[in-house]
Amino acid sequence: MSVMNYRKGTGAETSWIIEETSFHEKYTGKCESIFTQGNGYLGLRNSLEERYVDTVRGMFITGTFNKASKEEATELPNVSDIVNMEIELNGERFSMTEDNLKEYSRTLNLYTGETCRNVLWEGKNGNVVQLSFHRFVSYKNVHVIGAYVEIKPVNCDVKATVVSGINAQVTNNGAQHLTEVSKRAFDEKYLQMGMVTTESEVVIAVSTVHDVFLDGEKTEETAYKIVDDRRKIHAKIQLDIPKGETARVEKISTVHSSRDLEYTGSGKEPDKETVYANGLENLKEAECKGYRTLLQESREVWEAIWKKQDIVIDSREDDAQVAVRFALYHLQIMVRKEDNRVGIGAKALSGEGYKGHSFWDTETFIFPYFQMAEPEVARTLLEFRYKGLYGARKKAKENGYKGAMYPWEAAWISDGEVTPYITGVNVHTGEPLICLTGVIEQHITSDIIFALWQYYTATGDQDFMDRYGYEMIIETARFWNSRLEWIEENNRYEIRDVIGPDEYKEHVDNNAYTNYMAHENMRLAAQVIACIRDEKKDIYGKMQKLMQEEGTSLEQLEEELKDKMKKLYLPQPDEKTGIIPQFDGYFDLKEIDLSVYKNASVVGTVFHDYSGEDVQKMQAGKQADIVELLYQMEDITTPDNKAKNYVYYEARTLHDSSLSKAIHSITACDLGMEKEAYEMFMSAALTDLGQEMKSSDAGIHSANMGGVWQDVVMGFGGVRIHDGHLRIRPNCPKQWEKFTYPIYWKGNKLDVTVCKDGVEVINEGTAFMAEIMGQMVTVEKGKNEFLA
Ligand code: IFM
Repeated sequence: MSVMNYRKGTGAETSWIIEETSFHEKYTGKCESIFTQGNGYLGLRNSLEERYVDTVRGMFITGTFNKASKEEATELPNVSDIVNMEIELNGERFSMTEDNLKEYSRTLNLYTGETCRNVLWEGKNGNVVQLSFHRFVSYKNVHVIGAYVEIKPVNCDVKATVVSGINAQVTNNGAQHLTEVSKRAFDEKYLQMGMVTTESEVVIAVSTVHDVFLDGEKTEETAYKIVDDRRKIHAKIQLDIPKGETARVEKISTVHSSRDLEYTGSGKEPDKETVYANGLENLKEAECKGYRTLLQESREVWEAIWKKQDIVIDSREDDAQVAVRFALYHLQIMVRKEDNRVGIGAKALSGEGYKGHSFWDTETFIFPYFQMAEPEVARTLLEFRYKGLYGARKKAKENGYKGAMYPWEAAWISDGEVTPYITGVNVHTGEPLICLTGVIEQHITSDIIFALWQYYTATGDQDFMDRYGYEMIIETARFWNSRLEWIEENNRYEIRDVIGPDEYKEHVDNNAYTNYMAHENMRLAAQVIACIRDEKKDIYGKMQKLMQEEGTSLEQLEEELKDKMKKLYLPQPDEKTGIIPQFDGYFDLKEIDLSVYKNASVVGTVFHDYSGEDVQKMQAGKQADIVELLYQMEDITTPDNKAKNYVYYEARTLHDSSLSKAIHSITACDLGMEKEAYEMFMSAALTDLGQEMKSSDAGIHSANMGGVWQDVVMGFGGVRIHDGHLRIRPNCPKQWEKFTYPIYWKGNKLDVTVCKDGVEVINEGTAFMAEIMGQMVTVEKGKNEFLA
């Protein structure tokens, strides 16, 4: 059954509109997630105004983490339901069923960020009514949400009741994070709930106001009553709407918190009265402007974003264009661009999944987009990790290591590790279900440093390095320096007992990805210590002081790093096959035919037939692991071996994580496996957007949004940072005539167009050297053409 339509837009709207074409109550979660609106500060799931059984209404403010109880992990609270509107039409509750809808269409306009639902509804009493719902979250004033419903009776007069307001009875899967502190109706129309998170004491103010318009004219004549309940405040609006006329209820809301960026200047969090007052003041100003003006203001910001960020694909036969814009849309609403106290959640701000925590998803999958397309945002993301050094040092200490060991899951900057250790219970045995990733999935520390170095290479941002970068590299290398184990019988250092990217394998020794990335982290540290000793004496002094406080010195660290790097075991390709073992003993694991699980439409089907322990003993991987390594560090083996490893591991990868297919597709591009690369790309691009109606309920897959961008730019676009320079080796898919993507290289804005017979680079900056299609060339200011 096809429910999602990507071709609704025509003319200027072509490839900008995503449509849900029919309503099915059991699929409400899909569009709630994928039509999420926001601006990086605020994320609002696109729940329908009237309630349905499976709805998970959610609104999240970045950085407002809280623990519902001592035993639970910190998570991003679901702030309240602001989209609710219960409507009664001539005494009958408006609710859609598959039978009472004569027309249905729900759209997200990626260009403007507005959603729209148009419904022609026939009640049990034969009344036919047209309803049109619109909503946006402002990108201009990030606290503002605008919404309206228009009600137009078609074959009768209608007495309508609209009950709408703020409902703070929402929870995170039952966990209540907010205490109701105040509830007010000001001037009999401005409604406000003041709340505070139970443990972190973040103050939150949610405010809303309704205005009514009859046939376009604002009216104050409407019967209007305020109704309040526990954790709830609503307006009940009664309307008499003659047949053929239109009544419109406009709902403008604002959301504020004491952790808002605006308050950071004063150095302390504001008191609750200030937050409430600002929420109300902002609301009144927004109400004066009204929906249309507010939308226009927000739209102008979106227009500027698209002008800079759009990737234009000239594609003959498929929906690649809209899918790529969908990824860009979500990339744009997942991060508060100016706030270095907040990261990006694995579900961004689109759902409760993964509790709003940041994983390696940020640096390895999402970061490359910002680094190339909006470098200043990439810097903010790295500063977030710099601020996270406090928690990373805490984690290292707690685990008996030195330096900084980044948390597998991060939340508020000072928290350190927040991965829940117990994730549930085996209801049959009563045994707790343990999650080990927070303890032994350790590669994130070097993933962050890998991203940092790529950023430095691509931007040359020396100020970042001086303030933050050198310290991060040295502190993380100190962690690895203390983490390596000397194994006497093997006469080498090893990294034992880890989880690599492939999370189906726990407690493995010498996961190749982990070892190579740790080695790179240490290599960079040795390099930068030498560099700052010679060129940055003040930074050297600062770091030296830090080392001395811990009873060591930079000289000693440098010596140890050099020695340990030489002796760290880096798994090598098997002499006969060229395959690098994913970890010790990988080749001894059982091989089974995975095709049935690989082709299943939902993930995790291997567990229908095998237990976790069985899978641990099989050559069956959850996601890209060696393939991820060879994408990031292609020089560790020959191109021939890279191809062999890709084929070998692709056959053994289930792609049960959304972090997998885009990376395989990029590697397939590199290897000239056009068909496979493209199929894998489309499959990744449709992870959330596609016709699979249940896989996005808990939120969108934010890493995959970055993966899709990487697939276009790094895969088909052939972009890499290699040996300190920009490389472009394009692979235009046969389905596309040409495509254009914007990137930055060392401050130069480039527009790269790839077509069948070459590449055009428009350089808005100054001339620089790059490797394009195998040749070192000068990319001059202006237009450059390179023919294949
Ligand atoms: O970080 C990922 C991990 O690689 C696979 N499981 C889900 C995590 C969050 O997306």
